[in-house]
Amino acid sequence: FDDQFQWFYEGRNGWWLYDKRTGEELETAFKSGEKRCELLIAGYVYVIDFDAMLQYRRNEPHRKRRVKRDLPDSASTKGVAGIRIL
Ligand code: V3L
Repeated sequence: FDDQFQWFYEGRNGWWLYDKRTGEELETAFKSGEKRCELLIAGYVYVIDFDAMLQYRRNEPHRKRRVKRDLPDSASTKGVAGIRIL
């Protein structure tokens, strides 16, 4: 049962959870077998490449971040979409 998986993007020394809506959209696109999807995140269109498991702004494709689909892991999770958890 796949609802246990969450989507993360890389930060310094850890991973950020995507916000709930974006994480759900990523999961839907991933499960549908798409190779990539484009989502509006904080006012920018980002490409999430499921083959490379990278994300980048569509208009700044050289600035890439790793992404992962993984089980919840509080030890390496910094927070949600830039909001820190303690
Ligand atoms: N969701 C929310 N904000 C994002 C996302 C996303 N999926 N992707 C990028 N940004 P870039 P530390 C991150 C933000 O890759 O200290 C974190 O959320 C990104 O925010 O060049 O390094 C933190 O807020 C960055 O501010 O397109 O772990 C912040 O970095 C900006 O978009 C610092 O995190 C440009 O990212």
